[in-house]
Amino acid sequence: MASFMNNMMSALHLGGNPQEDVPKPPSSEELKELREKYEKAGQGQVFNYYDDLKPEEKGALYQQLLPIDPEHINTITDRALHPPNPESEDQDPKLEQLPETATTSTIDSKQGDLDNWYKSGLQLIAENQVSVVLMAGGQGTRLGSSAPKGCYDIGLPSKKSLFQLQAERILRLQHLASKNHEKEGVVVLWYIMTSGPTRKPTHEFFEEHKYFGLDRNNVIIFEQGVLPCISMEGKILLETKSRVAVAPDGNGGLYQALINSGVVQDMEKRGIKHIHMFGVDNCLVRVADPTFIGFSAEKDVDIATKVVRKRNAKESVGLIVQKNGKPDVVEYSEIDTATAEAKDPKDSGLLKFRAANIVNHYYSFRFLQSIPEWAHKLPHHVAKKKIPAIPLDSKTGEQVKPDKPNGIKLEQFVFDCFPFLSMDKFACMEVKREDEFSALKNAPGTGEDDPGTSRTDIMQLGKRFLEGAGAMVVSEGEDSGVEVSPLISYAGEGLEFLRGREIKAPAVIEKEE
Ligand code: UD2
Repeated sequence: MASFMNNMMSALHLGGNPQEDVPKPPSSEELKELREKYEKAGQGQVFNYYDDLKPEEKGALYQQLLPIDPEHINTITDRALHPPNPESEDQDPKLEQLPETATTSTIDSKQGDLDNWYKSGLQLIAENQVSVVLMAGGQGTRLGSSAPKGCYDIGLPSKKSLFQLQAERILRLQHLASKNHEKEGVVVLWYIMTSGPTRKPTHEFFEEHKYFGLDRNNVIIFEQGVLPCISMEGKILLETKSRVAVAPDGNGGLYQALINSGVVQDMEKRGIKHIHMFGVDNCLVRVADPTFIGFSAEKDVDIATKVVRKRNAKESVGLIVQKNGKPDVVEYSEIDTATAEAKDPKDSGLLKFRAANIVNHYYSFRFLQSIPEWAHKLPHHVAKKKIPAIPLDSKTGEQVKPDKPNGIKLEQFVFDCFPFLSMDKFACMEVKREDEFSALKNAPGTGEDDPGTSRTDIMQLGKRFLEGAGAMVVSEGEDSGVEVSPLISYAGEGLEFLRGREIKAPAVIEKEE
């Protein structure tokens, strides 16, 4: 794995590395050819300041422009700005709830089913058939932190970051699988997708924390792609005279990145059959959850997704629906009010569409192998943003930091491949929000989906674990929670040693004593 890691890291020095040799300017032939390609696509403005540049700046701009296909950018921009008119395709695409056959709920499943799924999932882990893919390319803009979200300290007594909590859940699972199946050397490979802005700080954070006790050869950091930022008129924007403004291509960029970075190839080499993919900003995430893996493997689906009950019509979550007979997700940024507020015909107290997406998906390996067949069909979504750039009509070539959206970022959504599946290859598992989902989205003090709610949700979960093990938690004041280290309990198991004990909250339980 080390060599794979080194190849990967060297292959992934896309962000420009100071010790890399300085890019040489192109020959006049090379420049002429590239310029013609961009001018033919109506994107010649990217060369507006070329003649002012120093040789190494010419080289840098040439290296950045070479892999971009301006015609392709025009196509995806046009499709994103003018999506096919639903009338031309079909009248109001029929949105329905998922059929009963495609869903299960851990809330009302029989305990026997849950236990069987857990056992078979743990068996698959013990056989080294399971790996996890973490999406960690998002930038914590709403959170107000410039560091990658996984580094964030939500204020737990232990001061553990999100990355550390996730790493320790993997360590605990490897231990449980080894113990239950008397097998040494169980490994759950951890592939971490980063983006340009998060790759280096993420890699440094793991190095600094010695991979939180994981074998560094089993933690593979790879990078998603970028796309140019586009003006409202569809022109590629320059961030400076010698650099195109770019942004990560959205969490849907995961698929192309899994192929381009060699991750799918590596999974095949290692015999991986089941993949758990999750978002970084859910502090309660059950990494490689055996119950979810066992359920998905038993149903032999290509994709399964965990959902929680939507809090209210306005919650910023995607909704898992059936659209024209296929599984699909309606993102919160694109849903109309009527659909968001529609009531369940069978129970007007419930929202009709309440299966909230929590960026927590299972994939069969065979589905990831099929990425090259459909990745090009993944749509792009438009996000209107304030993009520091040189205005297209600029006389000076100076960058302007706009105070209102001046352009668009194109991004792909990870769940946009769901409609490529027939319903029998898709499944949905409802889980308890209080046990498995607490999003870290907003700045401290917001009161919802912020570091404080994350901390409280983890401490309350730990308190329930202890009470489930027969301990008594007495709280001093309002802080009534207990932090239980993932190293001694993954989901509340292994705490028998606390039976009959009285624990004063707030407390941290990190050793069996
Ligand atoms: C996401 C979901 C939304 C709901 C919500 C719950 C998508 C497209 N939307 O919305 O349906 O489930 O979360 O919290 O998934 N990421 C990358 N690269 C990128 C952009 C994002 O890796 O270019 C990762 C990011 O690090 C995080 C996840 O994707 O792990 C979701 O990121 P987000 O904050 O962009 O998603 P959000 O809250 O808009």
